[in-house]
Amino acid sequence: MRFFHLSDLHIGKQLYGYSLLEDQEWILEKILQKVEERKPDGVLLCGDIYDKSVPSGEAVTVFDRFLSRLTEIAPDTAVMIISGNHDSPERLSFAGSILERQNVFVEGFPPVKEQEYIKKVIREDEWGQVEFWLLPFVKPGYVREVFGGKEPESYQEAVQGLLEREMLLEKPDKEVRKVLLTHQFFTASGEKPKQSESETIMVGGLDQVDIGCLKGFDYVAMGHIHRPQSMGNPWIYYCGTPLKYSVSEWNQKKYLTEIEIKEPGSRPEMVLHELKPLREVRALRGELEEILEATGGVPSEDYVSVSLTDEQEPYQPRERLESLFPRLLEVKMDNGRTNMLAWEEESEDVLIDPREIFQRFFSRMQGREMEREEEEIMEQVFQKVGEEEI
Ligand SMILES: [Mn+2]
Repeated sequence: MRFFHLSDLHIGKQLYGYSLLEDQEWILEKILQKVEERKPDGVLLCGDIYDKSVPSGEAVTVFDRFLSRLTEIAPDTAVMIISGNHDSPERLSFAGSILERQNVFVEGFPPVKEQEYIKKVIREDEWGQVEFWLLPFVKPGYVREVFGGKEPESYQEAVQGLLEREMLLEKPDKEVRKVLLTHQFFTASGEKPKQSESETIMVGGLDQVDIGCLKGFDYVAMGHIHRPQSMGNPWIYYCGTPLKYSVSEWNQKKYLTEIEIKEPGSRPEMVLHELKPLREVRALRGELEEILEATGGVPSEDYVSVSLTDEQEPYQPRERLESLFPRLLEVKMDNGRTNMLAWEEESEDVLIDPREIFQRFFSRMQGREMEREEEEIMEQVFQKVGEEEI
């Protein structure tokens, strides 16, 4: 059984106000080419298909075209899709039962009622059955009714509860191989995954789920974290985004992950196909003249973040840089004197802890530091907001 593992497409995402749709179409085209070449048995999309729960018309068109082409190129390939925290479960599930006839399986919701179970797609090969478990993003509040009206106290309890409920039901059959599709913030005995600046951070770590509950799976295909990495075991894996979605990812490589599972009990094999973007995300650092000269006067289409080290602040650096870098993301001054952000375009990325930003705002407005009680109120608000947004 061979399949592609993808997640966090974030179709419709903008980078510092620049639309990435062209870049996303390009990378999806590269993925389609690989599908054509490798003819996998499955393509797994592990959440955050779109960047927003109400995606733009253009974003929907891009994904629609991708799916249509995919089913044309590889009609026998099972396409499996779960929703992530950025997706709207209802919208993503639209026409789901019709899509199943085309071998496209979409699951927007985890089980929400007592008699509901995790959706499974079963495929066979020479070694028998492989079960793919489709578990979309779970919040404790979603699954209250599954546990008799009692809301699980944590993400950990919710995810573990859902999995255990079914693992216990089944007769453990070592011959049936199992793959889980999931979109959560997993930790491995307290160790957190390495994040980038493009994930929405949840304050307080309430969303953490330990990988201990993932026993019994031959491979866990995870979405949510944007840097490719395994958690605890090589077969518990975040494949990462297909594109760089923040400047902090400038030196990462992005991959299309191909997994092969052979006979029951064997280790899955992984092949990484590097994904080359239409335009790179780059971080440049140096003096203005140096940076301009290095281009040789040839404009670059890349997305560029520039840190200027000139001790004397140069005249109109943004204008001069923009003539060679039309997709300039930001210009920062980083010299001995300032050592702080000088110019910056509106950024969606969280550079410092949002609590810290609010505390600064508070003390500027009130002329004093926050008191303990006020900090607690702020913390409660951030946790509430974090739950809604992540
Ligand atoms: Mn994501």
